[in-house]
Amino acid sequence: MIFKMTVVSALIAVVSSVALADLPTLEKKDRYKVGFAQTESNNPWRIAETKSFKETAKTCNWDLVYTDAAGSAAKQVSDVDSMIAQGVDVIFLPPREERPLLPAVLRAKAQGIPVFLVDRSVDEKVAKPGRDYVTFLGSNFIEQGQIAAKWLIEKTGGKGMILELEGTTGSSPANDRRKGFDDEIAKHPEMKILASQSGDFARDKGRKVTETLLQTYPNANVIYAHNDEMAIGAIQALEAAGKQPGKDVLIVSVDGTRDALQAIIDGKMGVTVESSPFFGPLACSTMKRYANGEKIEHWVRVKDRVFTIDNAAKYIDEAY
Ligand code: GZL
Repeated sequence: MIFKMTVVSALIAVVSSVALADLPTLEKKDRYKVGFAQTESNNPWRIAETKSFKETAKTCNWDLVYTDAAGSAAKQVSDVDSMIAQGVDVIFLPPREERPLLPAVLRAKAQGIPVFLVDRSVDEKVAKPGRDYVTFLGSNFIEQGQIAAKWLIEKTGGKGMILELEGTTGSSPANDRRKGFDDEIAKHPEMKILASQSGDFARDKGRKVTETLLQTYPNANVIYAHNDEMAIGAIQALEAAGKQPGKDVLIVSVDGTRDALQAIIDGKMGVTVESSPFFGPLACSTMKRYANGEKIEHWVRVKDRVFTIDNAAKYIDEAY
């Protein structure tokens, strides 16, 4: 605990030395050199987000500087530092985890480069929107967890033995999807979260974690996955164990990928709460507003739909 406080107090010290400076502005011009520091490309969601940014670069007059941190927060930090050194006009950043990227965000600010956080945020106890970065463009992850829980409560009448597959440890979607879901479940005494373990938002890790947890908790009859990739992995593990997903074990998830909508149509998944990856156009419009001198709200919120057996077939053709 002492180490953790030391790290936080060191970060706060860095922040306070930078916090006094104003947020960098963005001059109006025809073309911009834009940095997009992707976390990894290990799942359809990430690939769809990157495609959205690369397509938007053509229509928004960006010279895009794209990097892929291959799942390493340390590499993402060095990717951001390299963008700063290249003198980009603006950086769009999905911080892989809430804390490791904080110093890089502050270094960009100190070099006069505005940062827009996209799809994940940083620890707002340390760095603030409107002071250290322009804004956070993204979904309400707590609400996504709440919606998943409420669907489950309605479906089961408030009963369930739950295994939870968490996203990347330390990432804002994992932290908040857990908080939103767990706080809702806690209101129902006949619902219990038997175990909660990270599958790192990855399909194969989700499968392996589920295999292990099923051996310890054979009575589990619900799996809540923080993203569809882990949910699909869990479905594979259930079927390998001779269980019928959607019948023996209910699956609730988040994202809205094509494979998830197909699993819903096939009766293997109950619900997936959308978490749209298509940030390119919103990034373009928000950046233009900022360059025009508009004051940007601290959270540019993305509205998400909910996919169930009632609408999955209607939306699967547009899914990624
Ligand atoms: C959510 C995003 C998450 C997705 C996962 O905004 O950060 O990361 O839900 C992805 O699929 O890996």
